[in-house]
Amino acid sequence: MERILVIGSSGQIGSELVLALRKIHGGENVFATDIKYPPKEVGKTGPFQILDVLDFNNLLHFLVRHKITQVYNLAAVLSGNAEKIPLQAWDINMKALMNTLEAARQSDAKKLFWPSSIAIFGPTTPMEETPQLTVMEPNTVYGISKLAGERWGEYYHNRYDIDFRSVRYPGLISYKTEPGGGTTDYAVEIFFEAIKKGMYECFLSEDTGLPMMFMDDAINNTIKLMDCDSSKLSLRSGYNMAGISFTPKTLSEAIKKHIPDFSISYKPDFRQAIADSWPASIDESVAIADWGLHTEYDLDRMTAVMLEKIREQLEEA
Ligand code: AKB
Repeated sequence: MERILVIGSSGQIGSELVLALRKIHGGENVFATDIKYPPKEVGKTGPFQILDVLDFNNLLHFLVRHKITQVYNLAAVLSGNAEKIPLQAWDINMKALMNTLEAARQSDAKKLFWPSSIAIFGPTTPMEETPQLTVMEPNTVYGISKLAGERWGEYYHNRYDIDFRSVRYPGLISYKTEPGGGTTDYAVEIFFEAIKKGMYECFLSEDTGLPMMFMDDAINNTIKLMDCDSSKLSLRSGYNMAGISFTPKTLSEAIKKHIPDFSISYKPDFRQAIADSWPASIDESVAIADWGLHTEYDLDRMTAVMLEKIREQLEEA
């Protein structure tokens, strides 16, 4: 029986991942932790505790006391926010990972999921159908920390036999908990603004293509990777994960099919340079071959679900 710790359970990915894991493993076996309180559903369906992953002794103590076997560490400062506080973001992102790797080594929590990102690629990377293994020269703090993190994960796997697994998430789109401080956040904000105001001012230019994924697909595939037989995994860095590639303009056109009067304007800010350094589309063939990566949502399906669920949510509030 698995005993699972989710670090960062109040965030965009964590709040949905905890609920999905609890359905599979039972509420009492999935421990949610964060430095801030979680959405109601996370608090109601199983244990939650305030835990700072930067405090190594507390983390190790938690793993041992609760006999944890698997950890999902989702704590991170995202790309946009990281550029505002470069040294602090580097410290937080790296320490959060290194503490988890080291705590895994010193306990029975040998299986570890840690999210990498398309941010590991940089301006010298081929921008279309970016291969799994290619030039990686990220020029953002967040990207540098993700690339270093992949290297450390693989190192701990090779040297200490830690069962490290990771995917390079594209921008993630969800209606339950909003992301905070990322470059791909526009693709979530746009839905809320479309419903509330019928208009959106985008901080990226209209033709900025980026890979994105609906949260249900991201969660299902994350769990699929973690459940996969270890012998099938040909790599222990991060697997490319493509999702759907679109620009702000194509997304606005998909929204207009539901809200014909919706209007979008463009005022690129500092995040434009970050987006310009990332791929527009990704080759995910290695993940498909190794562990069966599979997505269900295309742009139109995702748009319809986002608009429907956000409307329901706003009506209930
Ligand atoms: C961000 O925009 O920083 C993240 C990411 C692509 O990792 N969503």
